[in-house]
Amino acid sequence: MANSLRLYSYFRSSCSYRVRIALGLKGLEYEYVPVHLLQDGGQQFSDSYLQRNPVAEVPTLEVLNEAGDVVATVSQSVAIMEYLEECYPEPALLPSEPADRAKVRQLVEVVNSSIQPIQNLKVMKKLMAQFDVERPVAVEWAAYWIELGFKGLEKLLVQTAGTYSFGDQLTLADAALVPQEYNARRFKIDMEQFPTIARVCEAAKALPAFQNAAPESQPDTPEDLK
Ligand SMILES: N[C@@H](CCC(=O)N[C@@H](CS)C(=O)NCC(=O)O)C(=O)O
Repeated sequence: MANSLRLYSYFRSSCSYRVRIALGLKGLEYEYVPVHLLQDGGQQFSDSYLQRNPVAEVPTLEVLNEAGDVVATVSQSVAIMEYLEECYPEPALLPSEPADRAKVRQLVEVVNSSIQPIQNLKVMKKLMAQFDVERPVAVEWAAYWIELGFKGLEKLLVQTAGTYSFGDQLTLADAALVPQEYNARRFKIDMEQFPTIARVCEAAKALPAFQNAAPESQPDTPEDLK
């Protein structure tokens, strides 16, 4: 029997959504452990979770051996996806040529480093609590950064996209893009400005791996959002 996988996730977390997509594309089964980012003051701050991920963020992946012992713990969604790519190389989610791999990683990092961190829950909470910002203004803040990032990403995708973000091959770039587009729609961004992003996401979201990973289909999705 091979190692098994356990994912600590929150249904609406875009970073968890990325990893769920990568797991699905690779056909990997995993145990889903919900970490509610709002309940109990945020379950990411519980002692047991902090032992797994001292940064207090989801996702975290645990790898268990046949005896059920945890043999590896990885957090940071991109590190997790790269780990999966190395351990389970088929189907490949990175192209074979170094320059193409770098381009896919560039697309991933636009989302991972330039957009998502500035609209993360803790950033929004800090804005509201310390700087006396009302929720609608914090939402405007999040939307501003997503929109700005998408302006550049749209131009990049015009150069790289085929059916998906990088030609016609599904890659980690799609696993990063679709969850960010979900957030963009949540923050009411007009996606007509970004026709390539919208088209690529529509194509990807038609696939079972993306549908199974979607926030509305998770074990911890509240009934009224299913
Ligand atoms: N760079 C990290 C970011 C992880 C992250 O920001 N996770 C969010 C949910 S998408 C989170 O757990 N936030 C907890 C908080 O803001 O308190 C990754 O890619 O995994």
